[in-house]
Amino acid sequence: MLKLISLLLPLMIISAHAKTTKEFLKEADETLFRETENEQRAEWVQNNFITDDTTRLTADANARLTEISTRFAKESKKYKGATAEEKRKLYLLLNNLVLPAPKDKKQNEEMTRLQSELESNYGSAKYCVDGKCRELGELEDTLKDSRKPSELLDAWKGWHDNFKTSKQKYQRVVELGNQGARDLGFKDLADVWKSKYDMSTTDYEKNIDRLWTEVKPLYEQLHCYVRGQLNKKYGDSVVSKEGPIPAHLLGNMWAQQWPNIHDLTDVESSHSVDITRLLEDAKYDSKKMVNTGENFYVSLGLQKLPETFYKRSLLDKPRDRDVVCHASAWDIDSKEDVRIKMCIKPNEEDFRTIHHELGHVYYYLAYNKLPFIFNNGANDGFHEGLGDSIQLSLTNQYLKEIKLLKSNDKTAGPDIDYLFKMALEKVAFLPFGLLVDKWRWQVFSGQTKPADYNTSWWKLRRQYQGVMEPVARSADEFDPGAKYHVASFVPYSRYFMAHILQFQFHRALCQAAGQTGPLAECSIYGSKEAGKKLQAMMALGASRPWQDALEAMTGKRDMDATAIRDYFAPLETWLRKKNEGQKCGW
Ligand code: X8Z
Ligand code: ZN
Repeated sequence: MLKLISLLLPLMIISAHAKTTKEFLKEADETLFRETENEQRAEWVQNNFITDDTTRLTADANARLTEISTRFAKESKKYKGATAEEKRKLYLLLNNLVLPAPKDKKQNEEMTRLQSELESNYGSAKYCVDGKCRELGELEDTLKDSRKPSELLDAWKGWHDNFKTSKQKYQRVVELGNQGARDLGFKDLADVWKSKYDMSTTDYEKNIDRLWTEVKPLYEQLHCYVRGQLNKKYGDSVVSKEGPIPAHLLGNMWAQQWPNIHDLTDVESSHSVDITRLLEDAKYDSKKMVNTGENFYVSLGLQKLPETFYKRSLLDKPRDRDVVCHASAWDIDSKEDVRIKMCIKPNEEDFRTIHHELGHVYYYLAYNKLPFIFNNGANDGFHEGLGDSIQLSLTNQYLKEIKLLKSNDKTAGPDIDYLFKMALEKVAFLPFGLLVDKWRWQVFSGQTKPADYNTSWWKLRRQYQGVMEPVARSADEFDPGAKYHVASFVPYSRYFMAHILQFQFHRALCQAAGQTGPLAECSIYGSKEAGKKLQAMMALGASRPWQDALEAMTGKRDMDATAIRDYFAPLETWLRKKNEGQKCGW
Protein backbone atom coordinates (compact mmCIF):
# COMPACT_ATOMS: atom_id res chain seq x y z
CA MET A 1 0.00 0.00 0.00
CA LEU A 2 2.69 2.37 1.08
CA LYS A 3 4.68 1.47 -1.94
CA LEU A 4 1.84 2.16 -4.26
CA ILE A 5 1.23 5.59 -2.76
CA SER A 6 4.88 6.56 -2.92
CA LEU A 7 4.83 5.47 -6.52
CA LEU A 8 1.66 7.38 -7.31
CA LEU A 9 2.45 10.49 -5.32
CA PRO A 10 4.77 12.16 -7.81
CA LEU A 11 2.26 11.44 -10.55
CA MET A 12 -0.56 12.89 -8.46
CA ILE A 13 1.48 16.01 -7.81
CA ILE A 14 2.25 16.38 -11.47
CA SER A 15 -1.37 15.99 -12.45
CA ALA A 16 -2.49 18.38 -9.70
CA HIS A 17 -0.13 21.01 -11.06
CA ALA A 18 -0.43 20.29 -14.69
CA LYS A 19 -3.58 22.22 -15.37
CA THR A 20 -4.01 22.85 -19.05
CA THR A 21 -4.12 26.47 -20.14
CA LYS A 22 -7.81 26.03 -20.76
CA GLU A 23 -8.41 24.74 -17.26
CA PHE A 24 -6.34 27.49 -15.72
CA LEU A 25 -8.18 30.23 -17.62
CA LYS A 26 -11.54 28.74 -16.76
CA GLU A 27 -10.70 28.71 -13.08
CA ALA A 28 -9.34 32.26 -13.19
CA ASP A 29 -12.36 33.55 -15.08
CA GLU A 30 -14.88 31.96 -12.74
CA THR A 31 -13.06 32.89 -9.56
CA LEU A 32 -12.42 36.50 -10.52
CA PHE A 33 -15.99 36.92 -11.72
CA ARG A 34 -17.30 35.77 -8.33
CA GLU A 35 -14.78 37.58 -6.16
CA THR A 36 -15.07 40.87 -8.03
CA GLU A 37 -18.80 40.98 -7.39
CA ASN A 38 -18.19 40.45 -3.70
CA GLU A 39 -15.62 43.25 -3.56
CA GLN A 40 -17.76 45.63 -5.60
CA ARG A 41 -20.70 45.28 -3.23
CA ALA A 42 -18.50 46.11 -0.24
CA GLU A 43 -17.00 49.08 -2.04
CA TRP A 44 -20.42 50.35 -3.11
CA VAL A 45 -21.59 50.39 0.49
CA GLN A 46 -18.45 52.15 1.70
CA ASN A 47 -18.71 54.80 -1.03
CA ASN A 48 -22.35 55.40 -0.14
CA PHE A 49 -21.93 55.32 3.59
CA ILE A 50 -18.48 56.24 4.83
CA THR A 51 -17.81 54.98 8.35
CA ASP A 52 -14.87 53.31 10.07
CA ASP A 53 -16.65 49.98 9.70
CA THR A 54 -17.42 50.17 6.01
CA THR A 55 -13.87 51.38 5.42
CA ARG A 56 -12.52 48.34 7.20
CA LEU A 57 -14.89 45.88 5.52
CA THR A 58 -13.95 47.21 2.10
CA ALA A 59 -10.28 46.98 2.92
CA ASP A 60 -10.74 43.31 3.81
CA ALA A 61 -12.73 42.55 0.66
CA ASN A 62 -10.14 44.38 -1.38
CA ALA A 63 -7.27 42.49 0.28
CA ARG A 64 -8.91 39.24 -0.67
CA LEU A 65 -9.51 40.21 -4.30
CA THR A 66 -6.04 41.71 -4.65
CA GLU A 67 -4.44 38.57 -3.28
CA ILE A 68 -6.41 36.33 -5.63
CA SER A 69 -5.83 38.51 -8.71
CA THR A 70 -2.12 38.68 -7.94
CA ARG A 71 -1.98 34.90 -7.58
CA PHE A 72 -3.59 34.44 -11.01
CA ALA A 73 -1.26 37.05 -12.48
CA LYS A 74 1.74 35.10 -11.18
CA GLU A 75 0.38 31.80 -12.35
CA SER A 76 -0.42 33.17 -15.80
CA LYS A 77 3.30 33.44 -16.46
CA LYS A 78 3.60 29.66 -16.46
CA TYR A 79 1.46 29.37 -19.56
CA LYS A 80 2.05 30.34 -23.16
CA GLY A 81 -1.41 29.84 -24.64
CA ALA A 82 -2.12 28.07 -27.90
CA THR A 83 -4.77 30.29 -29.46
CA ALA A 84 -4.93 34.06 -29.88
CA GLU A 85 -7.77 34.14 -27.37
CA GLU A 86 -5.77 32.26 -24.74
CA LYS A 87 -2.74 34.47 -25.26
CA ARG A 88 -4.90 37.57 -24.88
CA LYS A 89 -6.41 36.33 -21.63
CA LEU A 90 -2.99 35.51 -20.20
CA TYR A 91 -1.77 38.98 -21.15
CA LEU A 92 -4.73 40.61 -19.41
CA LEU A 93 -4.41 38.50 -16.27
CA LEU A 94 -0.82 39.60 -15.88
CA ASN A 95 -1.23 43.26 -16.75
CA ASN A 96 -4.57 44.28 -15.36
CA LEU A 97 -3.64 45.00 -11.75
CA VAL A 98 -3.36 48.51 -10.35
CA LEU A 99 -1.87 47.67 -6.95
CA PRO A 100 -0.51 44.11 -6.91
CA ALA A 101 -0.43 42.40 -3.53
CA PRO A 102 2.93 41.97 -1.80
CA LYS A 103 3.73 38.29 -1.08
CA ASP A 104 3.46 38.86 2.66
CA LYS A 105 -0.21 38.63 3.69
CA LYS A 106 0.20 41.18 6.49
CA GLN A 107 1.70 43.67 4.10
CA ASN A 108 -1.16 43.19 1.68
CA GLU A 109 -3.66 43.85 4.44
CA GLU A 110 -1.78 46.94 5.53
CA MET A 111 -1.80 48.20 1.96
CA THR A 112 -5.54 47.78 1.40
CA ARG A 113 -6.40 49.27 4.83
CA LEU A 114 -4.40 52.40 4.09
CA GLN A 115 -5.86 52.56 0.63
CA SER A 116 -9.40 52.43 2.00
CA GLU A 117 -8.61 55.04 4.64
CA LEU A 118 -7.20 57.42 2.04
CA GLU A 119 -10.38 57.13 0.00
CA SER A 120 -12.64 57.58 3.04
CA ASN A 121 -10.62 60.58 4.23
CA TYR A 122 -11.03 62.17 0.85
CA GLY A 123 -14.77 61.48 0.77
CA SER A 124 -15.37 62.96 4.21
CA ALA A 125 -12.91 65.90 4.11
CA LYS A 126 -14.35 69.30 5.04
CA TYR A 127 -13.20 72.86 5.53
CA CYS A 128 -14.46 74.18 8.83
CA VAL A 129 -14.33 77.76 10.11
CA ASP A 130 -15.82 78.63 13.52
CA GLY A 131 -17.75 75.40 13.58
CA LYS A 132 -19.29 75.94 10.14
CA CYS A 133 -18.11 73.26 7.76
CA ARG A 134 -18.15 73.20 3.98
CA GLU A 135 -17.78 70.05 1.89
CA LEU A 136 -16.07 69.72 -1.46
CA GLY A 137 -19.26 70.40 -3.44
CA GLU A 138 -19.78 73.74 -1.68
CA LEU A 139 -16.14 74.73 -2.02
CA GLU A 140 -16.32 73.87 -5.70
CA ASP A 141 -19.34 76.16 -6.02
CA THR A 142 -17.29 79.00 -4.56
CA LEU A 143 -14.51 78.34 -7.08
CA LYS A 144 -17.14 78.33 -9.82
CA ASP A 145 -19.19 81.38 -8.83
CA SER A 146 -17.10 83.79 -6.81
CA ARG A 147 -15.08 86.45 -8.55
CA LYS A 148 -13.31 87.68 -5.41
CA PRO A 149 -9.70 86.47 -5.30
CA SER A 150 -9.71 86.35 -1.49
CA GLU A 151 -12.81 84.11 -1.39
CA LEU A 152 -11.41 81.92 -4.11
CA LEU A 153 -8.14 81.54 -2.30
CA ASP A 154 -9.87 80.73 0.96
CA ALA A 155 -11.91 77.91 -0.61
CA TRP A 156 -8.90 76.61 -2.52
CA LYS A 157 -6.67 76.58 0.53
CA GLY A 158 -9.40 75.26 2.81
CA TRP A 159 -9.74 72.18 0.62
CA HIS A 160 -6.04 71.62 -0.06
CA ASP A 161 -4.97 71.94 3.57
CA ASN A 162 -6.92 68.76 4.39
CA PHE A 163 -4.38 66.32 3.05
CA LYS A 164 -1.16 66.84 4.95
CA THR A 165 -1.88 63.75 7.02
CA SER A 166 -2.56 61.64 3.92
CA LYS A 167 1.01 61.98 2.80
CA GLN A 168 2.48 59.32 5.07
CA LYS A 169 -0.25 56.86 4.24
CA TYR A 170 0.22 57.51 0.56
CA GLN A 171 3.94 57.01 0.82
CA ARG A 172 3.46 53.68 2.58
CA VAL A 173 0.95 52.41 -0.01
CA VAL A 174 3.49 53.26 -2.69
CA GLU A 175 6.18 51.26 -0.86
CA LEU A 176 3.88 48.27 -0.46
CA GLY A 177 2.54 48.48 -4.00
CA ASN A 178 6.10 48.62 -5.31
CA GLN A 179 6.85 45.51 -3.27
CA GLY A 180 3.85 43.80 -4.87
CA ALA A 181 5.01 44.91 -8.30
CA ARG A 182 8.50 43.49 -7.74
CA ASP A 183 7.12 40.23 -6.35
CA LEU A 184 5.23 39.88 -9.60
CA GLY A 185 8.31 40.54 -11.74
CA PHE A 186 7.72 44.21 -12.59
CA LYS A 187 10.29 46.93 -11.88
CA ASP A 188 7.89 49.05 -9.84
CA LEU A 189 4.31 50.35 -9.88
CA ALA A 190 5.09 52.77 -12.69
CA ASP A 191 6.09 49.77 -14.78
CA VAL A 192 2.77 48.07 -13.88
CA TRP A 193 0.72 51.14 -14.79
CA LYS A 194 2.41 51.62 -18.14
CA SER A 195 2.18 47.95 -19.09
CA LYS A 196 -1.47 47.86 -20.06
CA TYR A 197 -1.36 49.29 -23.54
CA ASP A 198 -0.36 46.54 -25.96
CA MET A 199 3.06 48.07 -26.48
CA SER A 200 6.26 48.46 -24.48
CA THR A 201 6.23 50.90 -21.58
CA THR A 202 8.75 53.12 -23.38
CA ASP A 203 6.58 53.21 -26.48
CA TYR A 204 3.55 54.07 -24.37
CA GLU A 205 5.32 57.04 -22.85
CA LYS A 206 6.60 58.11 -26.25
CA ASN A 207 3.08 57.96 -27.64
CA ILE A 208 1.68 60.07 -24.85
CA ASP A 209 4.46 62.63 -25.23
CA ARG A 210 3.99 62.73 -28.99
CA LEU A 211 0.28 63.42 -28.57
CA TRP A 212 1.07 66.25 -26.17
CA THR A 213 3.41 67.90 -28.69
CA GLU A 214 0.62 67.59 -31.26
CA VAL A 215 -1.89 69.51 -29.13
CA LYS A 216 0.38 71.85 -27.20
CA PRO A 217 0.30 74.70 -29.75
CA LEU A 218 -3.50 74.84 -29.39
CA TYR A 219 -3.31 74.75 -25.59
CA GLU A 220 -0.77 77.58 -25.57
CA GLN A 221 -3.10 79.81 -27.57
CA LEU A 222 -6.00 79.12 -25.22
CA HIS A 223 -3.82 79.69 -22.15
CA CYS A 224 -2.51 82.94 -23.58
CA TYR A 225 -5.97 84.34 -24.29
CA VAL A 226 -7.46 83.26 -20.96
CA ARG A 227 -4.52 84.67 -19.02
CA GLY A 228 -4.92 87.99 -20.81
CA GLN A 229 -8.61 88.11 -19.88
CA LEU A 230 -7.92 87.21 -16.26
CA ASN A 231 -5.28 89.89 -16.14
CA LYS A 232 -7.80 92.44 -17.41
CA LYS A 233 -10.29 91.36 -14.78
CA TYR A 234 -8.05 90.97 -11.73
CA GLY A 235 -5.00 93.11 -12.52
CA ASP A 236 -1.23 92.51 -12.38
CA SER A 237 -1.17 91.97 -8.64
CA VAL A 238 -3.34 88.84 -8.96
CA VAL A 239 -2.32 87.42 -12.32
CA SER A 240 0.70 88.50 -14.34
CA LYS A 241 0.63 89.01 -18.10
CA GLU A 242 3.46 86.60 -18.73
CA GLY A 243 3.78 84.01 -15.98
CA PRO A 244 1.77 80.94 -15.01
CA ILE A 245 -1.87 81.46 -13.93
CA PRO A 246 -2.57 81.06 -10.19
CA ALA A 247 -4.61 77.88 -9.73
CA HIS A 248 -7.55 79.43 -7.86
CA LEU A 249 -8.74 81.67 -10.70
CA LEU A 250 -9.85 79.13 -13.28
CA GLY A 251 -13.25 78.18 -11.88
CA ASN A 252 -12.27 74.66 -10.84
CA MET A 253 -10.63 73.27 -7.71
CA TRP A 254 -7.84 71.64 -9.72
CA ALA A 255 -7.80 74.16 -12.58
CA GLN A 256 -8.37 71.16 -14.81
CA GLN A 257 -11.35 72.38 -16.83
CA TRP A 258 -12.22 76.03 -17.21
CA PRO A 259 -15.78 76.46 -18.58
CA ASN A 260 -16.91 78.07 -15.33
CA ILE A 261 -14.99 81.24 -16.12
CA HIS A 262 -16.51 81.53 -19.55
CA ASP A 263 -18.22 84.76 -18.46
CA LEU A 264 -14.87 86.44 -17.83
CA THR A 265 -13.94 86.25 -21.45
CA ASP A 266 -15.22 88.53 -24.13
CA VAL A 267 -15.75 86.14 -27.00
CA GLU A 268 -18.28 87.60 -29.40
CA SER A 269 -21.20 85.29 -29.72
CA SER A 270 -24.24 85.33 -31.91
CA HIS A 271 -26.05 83.75 -29.02
CA SER A 272 -24.53 82.03 -26.05
CA VAL A 273 -26.44 79.02 -24.77
CA ASP A 274 -26.43 78.54 -21.03
CA ILE A 275 -27.45 74.93 -20.40
CA THR A 276 -27.60 75.50 -16.64
CA ARG A 277 -30.29 78.11 -17.14
CA LEU A 278 -32.18 75.90 -19.58
CA LEU A 279 -32.17 73.01 -17.09
CA GLU A 280 -33.38 75.29 -14.32
CA ASP A 281 -36.10 76.83 -16.46
CA ALA A 282 -37.35 73.43 -17.56
CA LYS A 283 -37.21 72.23 -13.94
CA TYR A 284 -35.00 69.25 -14.60
CA ASP A 285 -34.21 67.19 -11.52
CA SER A 286 -31.43 64.62 -11.27
CA LYS A 287 -33.61 61.78 -12.53
CA LYS A 288 -34.80 63.75 -15.54
CA MET A 289 -31.22 64.68 -16.37
CA VAL A 290 -30.13 61.04 -16.29
CA ASN A 291 -33.19 60.02 -18.25
CA THR A 292 -32.33 62.56 -20.93
CA GLY A 293 -28.84 61.06 -21.12
CA GLU A 294 -30.28 57.56 -21.41
CA ASN A 295 -32.59 58.70 -24.21
CA PHE A 296 -29.58 59.86 -26.19
CA TYR A 297 -28.07 56.37 -26.10
CA VAL A 298 -31.44 54.78 -26.82
CA SER A 299 -31.80 57.05 -29.88
CA LEU A 300 -28.70 55.33 -31.26
CA GLY A 301 -30.45 51.97 -31.06
CA LEU A 302 -28.91 50.92 -27.74
CA GLN A 303 -31.00 49.24 -25.07
CA LYS A 304 -32.95 50.93 -22.33
CA LEU A 305 -31.23 50.75 -18.95
CA PRO A 306 -32.28 47.88 -16.69
CA GLU A 307 -34.95 48.84 -14.16
CA THR A 308 -32.55 48.22 -11.29
CA PHE A 309 -30.32 51.02 -12.61
CA TYR A 310 -32.66 53.72 -11.32
CA LYS A 311 -33.53 51.80 -8.17
CA ARG A 312 -29.95 51.26 -7.08
CA SER A 313 -28.02 54.26 -8.38
CA LEU A 314 -27.24 57.22 -6.16
CA LEU A 315 -28.23 60.43 -7.97
CA ASP A 316 -28.64 62.94 -5.14
CA LYS A 317 -26.34 63.90 -2.31
CA PRO A 318 -27.73 62.47 0.94
CA ARG A 319 -28.17 65.14 3.63
CA ASP A 320 -27.26 63.07 6.61
CA ARG A 321 -24.14 61.11 5.85
CA ASP A 322 -20.75 61.21 4.17
CA VAL A 323 -20.53 59.72 0.69
CA VAL A 324 -17.86 59.78 -1.99
CA CYS A 325 -19.47 62.35 -4.27
CA HIS A 326 -16.95 62.02 -7.09
CA ALA A 327 -19.01 60.71 -10.02
CA SER A 328 -18.52 57.05 -10.91
CA ALA A 329 -20.12 54.19 -12.83
CA TRP A 330 -20.38 50.65 -11.46
CA ASP A 331 -20.60 47.17 -12.94
CA ILE A 332 -21.56 45.37 -9.75
CA ASP A 333 -22.25 41.83 -10.91
CA SER A 334 -20.72 42.02 -14.39
CA LYS A 335 -24.14 41.22 -15.77
CA GLU A 336 -27.11 43.57 -15.51
CA ASP A 337 -26.61 45.30 -12.18
CA VAL A 338 -25.11 48.57 -13.44
CA ARG A 339 -25.29 51.81 -11.49
CA ILE A 340 -23.96 55.33 -11.27
CA LYS A 341 -23.12 57.28 -8.15
CA MET A 342 -23.21 61.06 -8.34
CA CYS A 343 -24.29 64.03 -6.25
CA ILE A 344 -26.05 65.68 -9.17
CA LYS A 345 -26.62 69.42 -9.27
CA PRO A 346 -28.88 70.81 -11.96
CA ASN A 347 -26.10 72.41 -13.96
CA GLU A 348 -24.34 72.04 -17.28
CA GLU A 349 -21.24 70.40 -15.84
CA ASP A 350 -23.24 67.60 -14.25
CA PHE A 351 -25.44 67.24 -17.33
CA ARG A 352 -22.29 66.54 -19.30
CA THR A 353 -20.85 64.25 -16.63
CA ILE A 354 -24.03 62.16 -16.74
CA HIS A 355 -23.37 61.43 -20.43
CA HIS A 356 -19.81 60.50 -19.49
CA GLU A 357 -20.93 58.06 -16.79
CA LEU A 358 -23.58 56.54 -19.02
CA GLY A 359 -20.83 55.84 -21.55
CA HIS A 360 -19.23 53.58 -18.94
CA VAL A 361 -22.57 51.94 -18.21
CA TYR A 362 -23.31 51.17 -21.88
CA TYR A 363 -19.79 49.84 -22.31
CA TYR A 364 -20.37 47.47 -19.37
CA LEU A 365 -23.66 46.26 -20.78
CA ALA A 366 -22.10 45.64 -24.19
CA TYR A 367 -19.16 43.54 -23.00
CA ASN A 368 -20.71 41.76 -20.05
CA LYS A 369 -21.71 38.97 -22.41
CA LEU A 370 -18.04 38.09 -22.95
CA PRO A 371 -15.89 35.90 -20.68
CA PHE A 372 -15.16 37.88 -17.51
CA ILE A 373 -11.48 38.43 -18.32
CA PHE A 374 -12.58 40.42 -21.39
CA ASN A 375 -15.02 42.57 -19.41
CA ASN A 376 -13.11 45.77 -19.89
CA GLY A 377 -12.57 48.55 -22.38
CA ALA A 378 -10.14 48.15 -25.30
CA ASN A 379 -7.98 50.21 -22.99
CA ASP A 380 -8.95 52.50 -20.12
CA GLY A 381 -8.79 55.57 -22.37
CA PHE A 382 -11.52 54.04 -24.55
CA HIS A 383 -13.70 53.60 -21.48
CA GLU A 384 -13.28 57.25 -20.51
CA GLY A 385 -13.52 58.56 -24.06
CA LEU A 386 -16.73 56.87 -25.06
CA GLY A 387 -19.22 58.95 -23.07
CA ASP A 388 -17.11 62.02 -23.77
CA SER A 389 -17.60 61.50 -27.50
CA ILE A 390 -21.35 61.61 -26.85
CA GLN A 391 -20.85 64.93 -25.02
CA LEU A 392 -19.53 66.30 -28.32
CA SER A 393 -22.97 65.62 -29.81
CA LEU A 394 -24.79 67.83 -27.30
CA THR A 395 -24.95 70.63 -29.85
CA ASN A 396 -27.44 73.50 -29.87
CA GLN A 397 -29.30 71.74 -32.66
CA TYR A 398 -29.63 68.67 -30.44
CA LEU A 399 -30.87 70.78 -27.53
CA LYS A 400 -33.56 72.08 -29.85
CA GLU A 401 -34.53 68.58 -30.88
CA ILE A 402 -35.13 67.59 -27.28
CA LYS A 403 -36.88 70.91 -26.69
CA LEU A 404 -34.55 72.12 -23.98
CA LEU A 405 -33.80 75.01 -26.29
CA LYS A 406 -36.78 76.65 -27.97
CA SER A 407 -36.76 76.06 -31.69
CA ASN A 408 -37.24 79.74 -32.44
CA ASP A 409 -34.20 80.59 -30.34
CA LYS A 410 -31.82 82.31 -32.70
CA THR A 411 -28.69 80.23 -32.27
CA ALA A 412 -26.62 80.48 -35.39
CA GLY A 413 -25.22 76.97 -34.96
CA PRO A 414 -21.86 76.38 -33.33
CA ASP A 415 -20.04 79.66 -33.52
CA ILE A 416 -16.73 80.74 -32.02
CA ASP A 417 -18.34 81.02 -28.62
CA TYR A 418 -19.51 77.40 -28.70
CA LEU A 419 -16.05 76.24 -29.76
CA PHE A 420 -14.47 78.41 -27.11
CA LYS A 421 -16.60 76.91 -24.38
CA MET A 422 -15.77 73.40 -25.58
CA ALA A 423 -12.08 74.33 -25.59
CA LEU A 424 -12.34 75.57 -21.99
CA GLU A 425 -13.49 72.07 -21.15
CA LYS A 426 -11.57 69.81 -23.51
CA VAL A 427 -8.37 71.62 -24.49
CA ALA A 428 -7.74 73.14 -21.06
CA PHE A 429 -7.84 69.63 -19.63
CA LEU A 430 -5.06 68.13 -21.75
CA PRO A 431 -1.93 69.05 -19.73
CA PHE A 432 -3.64 68.20 -16.45
CA GLY A 433 -4.65 64.83 -17.88
CA LEU A 434 -1.02 64.22 -18.66
CA LEU A 435 0.76 65.50 -15.59
CA VAL A 436 -1.10 63.61 -12.85
CA ASP A 437 0.48 60.32 -13.91
CA LYS A 438 3.77 61.96 -14.88
CA TRP A 439 3.92 62.87 -11.20
CA ARG A 440 2.92 59.38 -10.03
CA TRP A 441 5.27 57.56 -12.40
CA GLN A 442 8.12 59.58 -10.93
CA VAL A 443 6.94 58.90 -7.38
CA PHE A 444 6.54 55.17 -8.01
CA SER A 445 9.93 54.80 -9.66
CA GLY A 446 11.65 56.60 -6.78
CA GLN A 447 12.78 59.47 -9.01
CA THR A 448 10.70 61.72 -6.75
CA LYS A 449 11.37 61.17 -3.04
CA PRO A 450 8.65 61.70 -0.41
CA ALA A 451 10.31 64.93 0.72
CA ASP A 452 9.79 66.29 -2.79
CA TYR A 453 6.21 65.10 -3.39
CA ASN A 454 4.71 68.56 -3.23
CA THR A 455 7.45 70.53 -4.95
CA SER A 456 7.58 68.11 -7.85
CA TRP A 457 3.77 68.35 -8.17
CA TRP A 458 3.94 72.11 -8.58
CA LYS A 459 6.91 71.86 -10.89
CA LEU A 460 4.89 69.68 -13.25
CA ARG A 461 1.85 71.89 -12.99
CA ARG A 462 3.90 74.88 -14.03
CA GLN A 463 5.70 73.00 -16.75
CA TYR A 464 2.68 71.44 -18.46
CA GLN A 465 -0.31 73.56 -17.49
CA GLY A 466 1.30 76.94 -16.98
CA VAL A 467 -0.53 77.04 -13.66
CA MET A 468 1.05 77.88 -10.30
CA GLU A 469 0.26 77.56 -6.60
CA PRO A 470 -1.85 80.57 -5.54
CA VAL A 471 0.02 80.87 -2.28
CA ALA A 472 3.37 79.45 -1.13
CA ARG A 473 2.97 75.77 -0.30
CA SER A 474 5.36 74.08 2.08
CA ALA A 475 6.99 70.77 1.22
CA ASP A 476 4.99 68.91 3.85
CA GLU A 477 1.62 69.79 2.32
CA PHE A 478 0.27 67.08 0.06
CA ASP A 479 -1.57 68.88 -2.74
CA PRO A 480 -1.73 65.90 -5.13
CA GLY A 481 -3.78 64.16 -2.41
CA ALA A 482 -6.46 66.83 -2.86
CA LYS A 483 -7.36 65.14 -6.15
CA TYR A 484 -9.74 62.18 -6.01
CA HIS A 485 -7.80 59.89 -8.34
CA VAL A 486 -4.59 60.26 -6.36
CA ALA A 487 -6.34 59.55 -3.06
CA SER A 488 -8.05 56.50 -4.52
CA PHE A 489 -5.31 55.17 -6.80
CA VAL A 490 -7.20 55.51 -10.06
CA PRO A 491 -4.75 55.85 -12.97
CA TYR A 492 -5.13 59.12 -14.83
CA SER A 493 -3.33 58.96 -18.20
CA ARG A 494 -6.59 57.29 -19.34
CA TYR A 495 -8.24 60.74 -19.33
CA PHE A 496 -5.48 62.25 -21.40
CA MET A 497 -5.94 59.53 -24.01
CA ALA A 498 -9.70 59.93 -23.77
CA HIS A 499 -9.42 63.61 -24.63
CA ILE A 500 -7.64 62.70 -27.86
CA LEU A 501 -9.64 59.57 -28.67
CA GLN A 502 -13.09 61.10 -28.18
CA PHE A 503 -12.49 63.38 -31.15
CA GLN A 504 -11.37 60.43 -33.26
CA PHE A 505 -14.53 58.57 -32.20
CA HIS A 506 -16.68 61.61 -32.90
CA ARG A 507 -15.23 62.03 -36.39
CA ALA A 508 -15.81 58.35 -37.23
CA LEU A 509 -19.32 58.29 -35.78
CA CYS A 510 -20.28 61.48 -37.61
CA GLN A 511 -19.09 59.89 -40.84
CA ALA A 512 -21.20 56.83 -40.10
CA ALA A 513 -24.14 59.13 -39.44
CA GLY A 514 -23.62 60.64 -42.89
CA GLN A 515 -22.79 64.10 -41.58
CA THR A 516 -20.33 65.97 -43.72
CA GLY A 517 -20.27 69.46 -42.18
CA PRO A 518 -17.86 70.86 -39.57
CA LEU A 519 -17.16 68.38 -36.75
CA ALA A 520 -18.38 70.80 -34.10
CA GLU A 521 -21.80 71.01 -35.71
CA CYS A 522 -22.31 67.27 -35.87
CA SER A 523 -24.59 65.45 -33.47
CA ILE A 524 -25.08 61.73 -33.91
CA TYR A 525 -28.36 61.90 -31.98
CA GLY A 526 -30.83 59.46 -33.54
CA SER A 527 -28.32 57.81 -35.86
CA LYS A 528 -28.71 54.04 -35.83
CA GLU A 529 -25.66 53.70 -38.12
CA ALA A 530 -23.45 55.52 -35.62
CA GLY A 531 -25.00 53.43 -32.85
CA LYS A 532 -24.13 50.21 -34.66
CA LYS A 533 -20.53 51.29 -34.99
CA LEU A 534 -20.32 52.25 -31.35
CA GLN A 535 -21.97 49.04 -30.20
CA ALA A 536 -19.65 46.90 -32.34
CA MET A 537 -16.61 48.49 -30.77
CA MET A 538 -17.94 48.25 -27.23
CA ALA A 539 -18.93 44.61 -27.71
CA LEU A 540 -15.27 43.73 -28.36
CA GLY A 541 -14.51 44.61 -24.75
CA ALA A 542 -10.87 43.87 -24.09
CA SER A 543 -10.84 40.79 -26.32
CA ARG A 544 -8.54 42.41 -28.89
CA PRO A 545 -5.60 44.83 -28.60
CA TRP A 546 -6.93 48.40 -28.58
CA GLN A 547 -5.39 49.11 -31.97
CA ASP A 548 -7.83 46.59 -33.52
CA ALA A 549 -10.79 48.23 -31.79
CA LEU A 550 -9.68 51.66 -32.98
CA GLU A 551 -9.27 50.38 -36.51
CA ALA A 552 -12.74 48.82 -36.48
CA MET A 553 -14.19 52.16 -35.50
CA THR A 554 -12.01 54.72 -37.31
CA GLY A 555 -10.02 52.78 -39.91
CA LYS A 556 -6.79 53.83 -38.19
CA ARG A 557 -4.59 52.04 -35.67
CA ASP A 558 -2.97 55.04 -33.98
CA MET A 559 -4.16 57.66 -31.58
CA ASP A 560 -3.61 61.01 -33.23
CA ALA A 561 -4.52 64.62 -32.67
CA THR A 562 -5.74 65.51 -36.16
CA ALA A 563 -9.40 65.16 -35.13
CA ILE A 564 -9.14 67.46 -32.11
CA ARG A 565 -7.07 69.96 -34.07
CA ASP A 566 -9.63 69.92 -36.94
CA TYR A 567 -12.53 70.31 -34.53
CA PHE A 568 -11.00 73.45 -33.03
CA ALA A 569 -9.32 74.82 -36.17
CA PRO A 570 -11.63 77.87 -36.54
CA LEU A 571 -11.11 78.72 -32.87
CA GLU A 572 -7.36 78.34 -33.16
CA THR A 573 -7.27 80.82 -36.03
CA TRP A 574 -9.41 83.21 -33.98
CA LEU A 575 -7.19 82.83 -30.89
CA ARG A 576 -4.01 83.43 -32.84
CA LYS A 577 -5.43 86.67 -34.12
CA LYS A 578 -6.57 87.78 -30.68
CA ASN A 579 -3.18 86.92 -29.19
CA GLU A 580 -1.19 88.87 -31.75
CA GLY A 581 1.39 91.02 -30.01
CA GLN A 582 1.10 89.05 -26.76
CA LYS A 583 3.99 87.10 -25.35
CA CYS A 584 2.42 83.64 -25.08
CA GLY A 585 3.91 80.81 -23.01
CA TRP A 586 5.05 81.11 -19.41
O1 X8Z B 1 -13.20 61.29 -12.89
C1 X8Z B 1 -13.78 61.60 -13.90
C2 X8Z B 1 -15.19 61.05 -14.17
C3 X8Z B 1 -15.39 59.73 -13.54
S1 X8Z B 1 -14.55 58.45 -14.33
C4 X8Z B 1 -16.21 61.99 -13.60
N1 X8Z B 1 -13.24 62.48 -14.78
C5 X8Z B 1 -11.92 63.06 -14.55
C6 X8Z B 1 -11.91 64.00 -13.35
O2 X8Z B 1 -12.99 64.39 -12.89
O3 X8Z B 1 -10.84 64.35 -12.89
C7 X8Z B 1 -13.81 62.91 -16.05
C8 X8Z B 1 -12.87 63.94 -16.57
C9 X8Z B 1 -11.59 63.79 -15.82
ZN1 ZN C 1 -15.11 58.04 -16.27
